[in-house]
Amino acid sequence: MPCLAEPHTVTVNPSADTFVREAQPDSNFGKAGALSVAGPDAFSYVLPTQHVGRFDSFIRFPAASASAALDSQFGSRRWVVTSVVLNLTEQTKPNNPIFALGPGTFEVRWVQQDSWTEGTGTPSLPTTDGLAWNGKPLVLGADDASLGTFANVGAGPADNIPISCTLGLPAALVNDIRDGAQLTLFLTPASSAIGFTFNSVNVTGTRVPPSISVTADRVDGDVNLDCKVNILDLIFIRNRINGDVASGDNWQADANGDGLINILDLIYVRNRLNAACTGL
Ligand SMILES: [Ca+2]
Ligand SMILES: [Ca+2]
Ligand SMILES: [Ca+2]
Repeated sequence: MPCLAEPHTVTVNPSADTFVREAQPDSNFGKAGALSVAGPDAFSYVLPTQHVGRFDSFIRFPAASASAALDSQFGSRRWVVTSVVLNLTEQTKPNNPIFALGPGTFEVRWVQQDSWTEGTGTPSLPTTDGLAWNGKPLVLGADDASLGTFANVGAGPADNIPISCTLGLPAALVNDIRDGAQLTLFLTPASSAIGFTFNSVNVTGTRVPPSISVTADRVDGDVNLDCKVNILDLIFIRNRINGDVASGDNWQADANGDGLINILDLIYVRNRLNAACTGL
């Protein structure tokens, strides 16, 4: 009977986050308790006849804590990312007039450049010691990848509304998690009137900071790590028969974990053919 693992989910909070604002293009707000995405037609919540201008937000996650936990659960690198969910908490009563409220859509992008500074500014005391609107061209790049478009609620009376975004899984995102790298997400308006203000990592008390929930799985015998056990796994082993398990990705071919790559690994996989990760 094949030994199937159960999917395992780990949750990671940001190491840094900040919004940037077109109307204050050199100002940083990295220690604000809120992040925001606002389109050009968004209105202030406190001053509902006033436009606030465009806002974007950047969030950086230390994926090392996720990869370490998954290594511990499944064995070093023997796991496959099957889901990444970005969890946000919408504020529908933001008390600073620079923040907007209104329903709409926003895009989440994976950003290759992780070297940006959170800064120490706030809405009442902006600074110039971190990322600002005018610094965006230094962070965004042609290799960035869309992870999907999502909707906020943008209306009361309920406050602290959970917004869950199930992100696309391009290789760039999966590799950041697998490698335990820094992971930067960029949130930008996809509709002109969206006013989406949500908790940052700098919230205090019982308020909920942003997080990503990474779910991974593995199935015994899946040596090429695609969540399925099939002929491709047998070919993967055949191509490395008698190879040094310490060389490159050869370790993956040692399906039975005895330190050798041989016929026993082929038999091990053959006995588990057609197994797949949960949900596939
Ligand atoms: Ca922050
Ligand atoms: Ca496989
Ligand atoms: Ca072996």
